[in-house]
Amino acid sequence: MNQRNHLFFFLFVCMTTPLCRSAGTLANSVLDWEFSRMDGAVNQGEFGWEYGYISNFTGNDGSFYGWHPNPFYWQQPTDISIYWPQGYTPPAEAWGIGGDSTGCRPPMSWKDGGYPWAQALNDQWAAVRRWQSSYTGIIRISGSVGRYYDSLQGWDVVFSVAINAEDLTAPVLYSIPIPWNDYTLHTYVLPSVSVQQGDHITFLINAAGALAHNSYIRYTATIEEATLVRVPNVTQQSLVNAEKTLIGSGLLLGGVQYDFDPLTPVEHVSSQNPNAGAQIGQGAAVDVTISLGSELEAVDIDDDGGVGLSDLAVFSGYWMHADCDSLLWCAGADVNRDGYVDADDLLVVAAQWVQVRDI
Ligand SMILES: [Ca+2]
Ligand SMILES: [Ca+2]
Ligand SMILES: [Ca+2]
Repeated sequence: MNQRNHLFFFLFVCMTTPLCRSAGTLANSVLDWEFSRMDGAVNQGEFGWEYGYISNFTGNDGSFYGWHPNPFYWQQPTDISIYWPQGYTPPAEAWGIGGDSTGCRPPMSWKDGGYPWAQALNDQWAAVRRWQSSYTGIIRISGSVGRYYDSLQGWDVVFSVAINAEDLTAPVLYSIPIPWNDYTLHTYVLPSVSVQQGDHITFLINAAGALAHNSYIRYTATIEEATLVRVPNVTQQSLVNAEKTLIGSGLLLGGVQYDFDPLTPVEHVSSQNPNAGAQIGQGAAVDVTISLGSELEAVDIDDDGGVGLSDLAVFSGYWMHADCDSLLWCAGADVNRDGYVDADDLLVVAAQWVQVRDI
């Protein structure tokens, strides 16, 4: 075998065994790009990846609106220019909207990055790459995202991950704003995403506002089969124990809400989402609802068994407080535990007050 054949043989082995990919890896935005270019060009659709844009521009009869693959592929060495800052070496290849003599322009994608375009809030062009899933099940998506250059001043952008997004109003699974002066390389993890074969996992870099000049963004994406974990039952547990149980199972405590529930002891979990027994990806979060007990228990701030003037004194002392922390809840005056002492709490207090006076 000559050297070139050796290379192809190595790549073949690499791509078909866990030599280069860990078991369960479905896609890797950077490696897949490198594999794609081995035959001389990165084509649309290779390894399931497409490179393009999603625009909200409705001019020109809406012909640019929504998802479009980028029409132009630029590759070194040519004399065609690429839209790249002076003094910096452009990537070897990129997909963009330019063409022929005009060069490769944003919105662009290249091996490890993307560059959106915007001229107004209703004229945004997110740089998009998307991977069509060959897999049905629960996947883990992870990677890093940040500015490509640590000194070039761009604009506020947003990186997001979505499934089957066709326009910029589509719901996203994850997003992180990258302000113009943020030069950190952020890591991101979506530990548990349910997909069907044929779904598109869409990665978008979009302007956060009306402009996006110089917003060159570096990002990577690895898509793997998730390691599945069976959700334990944490209902009737205290919040502290519920969190311990979840962490012990390889999961995290997610959002915490509060609700009146006379059937569950105060400060214990009354319900959870997902429910016990569900299979989710390791590292995913389980949301819980914590019982406040009955309304009477919640309003009895001083725990003397009834609702009276002493409770009302505490309550009025915190009236209209807006920063009740999650440990003390404004000494209990934040009856429904939403951070505020306001009319919602007063309604509960008033209802219990009347009941007590009726006794
Ligand atoms: Ca190729
Ligand atoms: Ca009381
Ligand atoms: Ca409240």
